[in-house]
Amino acid sequence: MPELAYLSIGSNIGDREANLAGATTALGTYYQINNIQSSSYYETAPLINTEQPDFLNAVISCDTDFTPFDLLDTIHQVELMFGRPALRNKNEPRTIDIDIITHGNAVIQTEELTIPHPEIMNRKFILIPLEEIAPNLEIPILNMTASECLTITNDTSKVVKHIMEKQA
Ligand code: PH2
Ligand code: MG
Ligand code: MG
Repeated sequence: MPELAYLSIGSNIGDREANLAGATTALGTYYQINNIQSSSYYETAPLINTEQPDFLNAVISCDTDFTPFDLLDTIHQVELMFGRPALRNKNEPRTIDIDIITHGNAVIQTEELTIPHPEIMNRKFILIPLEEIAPNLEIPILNMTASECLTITNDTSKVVKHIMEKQA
């Protein structure tokens, strides 16, 4: 049975709209990933390393037959396709970053992969698009919805709906 997974995607170099849209389409070409839905795109202030360009962020949902670790491998393939070097420093600007937020009810805590994403509560750029497409999703471990997290998060950074530059 496929699992419902949520992914956070972000870009802050190059054509950010094209990077998010292209990476979303690329994920959909794997037969193990189906029914992709994307939130709106949001213009977001960079967290952690604040001396870098603003991000465009979104959350996408999909049904996936991939296990969490196989999904992670696939994500790395798609990141490479979109010009993200395999060897990279944390928190430097990137053409694309795709992170697994949740994968069904999976709880995984390893060096390589932590699910649910450990920073959900501290990141409005995850919570706001997640609330948009999954208002009733109970996040494992936190046992709260994105809306509930938003009432208690400490993150006060800018997250505003992005006005699309290009028409489809
Ligand atoms: N990703 C980070 C660190 N900071 N800030 C924003 N606004 N958007 C991101 O996607 C982001 C970030 C680490 O992956
Ligand atoms: Mg990330
Ligand atoms: Mg990442």
